[in-house]
Amino acid sequence: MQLSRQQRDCFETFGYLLLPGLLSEEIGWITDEFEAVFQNRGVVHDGSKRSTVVPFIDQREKLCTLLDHPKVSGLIAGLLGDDFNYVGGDGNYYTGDTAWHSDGWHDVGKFLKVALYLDPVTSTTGCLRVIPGTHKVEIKDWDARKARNAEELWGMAQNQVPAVALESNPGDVVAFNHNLMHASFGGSSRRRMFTLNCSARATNGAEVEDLERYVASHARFWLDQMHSDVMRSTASPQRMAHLAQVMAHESHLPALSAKARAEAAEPARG
Ligand SMILES: O=C(O)CCC(=O)C(=O)O
Repeated sequence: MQLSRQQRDCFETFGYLLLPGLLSEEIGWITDEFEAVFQNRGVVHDGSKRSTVVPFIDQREKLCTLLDHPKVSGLIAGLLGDDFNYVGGDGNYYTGDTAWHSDGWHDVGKFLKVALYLDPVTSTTGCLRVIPGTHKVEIKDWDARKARNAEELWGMAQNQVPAVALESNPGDVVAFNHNLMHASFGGSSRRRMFTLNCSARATNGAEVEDLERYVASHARFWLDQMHSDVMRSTASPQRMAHLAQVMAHESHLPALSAKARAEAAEPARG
């Protein structure tokens, strides 16, 4: 797939894109594979808290092929360039609300999340809500980025903050800039969703440092490498082009993860 110039401009301006039905033909096997990951790992989701697997598509050879899929790689390449990096992602059974946040902050570098919700979700049943424009480095100090403190700042509940609700059905795909403020409200205790995280290829020292910081943040998941062995051993040269720069900049991760293992009772859930 190829994004239009308007879609790319829309992403740059507002920080997100919703692609209805992009993977509706594939959603059957994708959902079966999603369930298989949790089953194989013996995860029993009791609904009391979020269950997470990181990295996610890496757990199954077939799910890894999503990275090779022309619709997925075309979407990502359209937003980040053909030489984008794949930097992991999570698979989740969510429970309840997700408060306003962004997925870190990048003054340099460009990070993208591609998300698939595997159940129909609406504004009041756990779809992603976003505050358009909050990804922009030029307006980093805009108070909208403090939406988590909505009650104190504006006397409103977090779910009343002005935002766009990206209602979706299985097969729809949501893509957003990691800097973008996002949240979800009213979801069930078994809301299924998984993501692929990608970044634009780092082309200078500051961007490489940013990539290495992002890699380091994965110590909280107790990872020694960013991709699974399956992801790497089954990679075609085309896929490998999306893994190589990350592989060259992850040597600091094992020591950080060893420290995290010594300090925390379990890996982070998000
Ligand atoms: O669906 C949700 O609850 C929020 C998703 C989210 O915050 C994320 O993927 O970063």
